[in-house]
Amino acid sequence: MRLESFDLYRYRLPLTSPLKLKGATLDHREGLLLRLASDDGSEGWGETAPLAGFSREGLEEAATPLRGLAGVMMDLEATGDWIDPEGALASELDRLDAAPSVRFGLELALWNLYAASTGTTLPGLISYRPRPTVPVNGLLSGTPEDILGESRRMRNAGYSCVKVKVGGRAVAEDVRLVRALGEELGDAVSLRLDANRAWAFEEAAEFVRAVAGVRFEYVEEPLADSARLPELVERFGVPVALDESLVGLEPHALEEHRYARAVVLKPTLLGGISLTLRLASRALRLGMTPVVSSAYEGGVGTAALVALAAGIGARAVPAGLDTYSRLAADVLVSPLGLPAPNVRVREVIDASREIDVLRLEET
Ligand code: OSB
Ligand code: MG
Repeated sequence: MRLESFDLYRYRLPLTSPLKLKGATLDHREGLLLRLASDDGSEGWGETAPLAGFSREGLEEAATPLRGLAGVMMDLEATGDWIDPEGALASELDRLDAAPSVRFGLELALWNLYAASTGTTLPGLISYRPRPTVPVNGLLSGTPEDILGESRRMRNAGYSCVKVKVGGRAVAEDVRLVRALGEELGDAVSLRLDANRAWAFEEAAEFVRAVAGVRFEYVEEPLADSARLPELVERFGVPVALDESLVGLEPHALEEHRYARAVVLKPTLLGGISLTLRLASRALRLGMTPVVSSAYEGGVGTAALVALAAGIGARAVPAGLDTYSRLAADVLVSPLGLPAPNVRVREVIDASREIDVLRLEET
């Protein structure tokens, strides 16, 4: 199989409600879709959707290198190297230092094309035995009352895990909320917290002391000064997860973060499939839990995250896929089956292959 042509499209999808992010409020989600086609009639789609406040690259800055990289790959013969996380193509992409969302879009299109052409699917390329379903962590948002109501609905709907943002309220209010959530959720639903680096050391310490006895899986990025994370863990025994700290981190450098219980892996923000797989295997070797997570991608990108979550590690870990629920429309003919406490991998992958090109704009 030989790479024969590519098309680059742009999408703009409405959100269910305005999305407040660090330094930006979005009312639409925009991104790029790359379609690669080969001489055997196969195609593979990839998605590049930098996220304001989290990605350094903007959409326009992403389009140029994505087109350039797709262009230089034309006429190349497909080899297993395309889908080798430690292979020559991965090393070349490391060397070129492409923006994370660009690398994700390009790799995803290549992996999807390779899968189509060899008669397999993305989960099958990631693992010999991908799990058939993936549990999802439900995202709680809104006022404390909204959050408690939503947590009850999610528990009743069968979610095994929910996640809530902390650090945006006074510490005492976060403490009250997290205590109430602990009561509401009981033992059946695990709780993840995410502070997005909001706290000074003393605030984090105050929070951790005050929620003693409440069971939570971890708190993501509690500190504005991430260099003090080891000290926070050592002094209070609080389980922490890394998220922002992973951007730009070489997989081998995870060794220096053994204090972390889990790593939140967002391929759009980290830089693609091969890097995510390398970080995941390193994390597993160090005894950390890899948690595949989304960043408001559309159906093409989100399906890839489902494939990664289905294939990484020996046990199912709830994946952070609920951002998809914030999209009021998708680029797919049939949207993915989300929100849901569990997604069926086969259905998601099948749905992600049928793109409605009429909803896209050629770019
Ligand atoms: O901080 O975890 C974050 C999405 C986009 C940007 C940053 C974050 C997120 C999420 C993903 O919260 C969803 C999840 O982790 O469940
Ligand atoms: Mg986070």
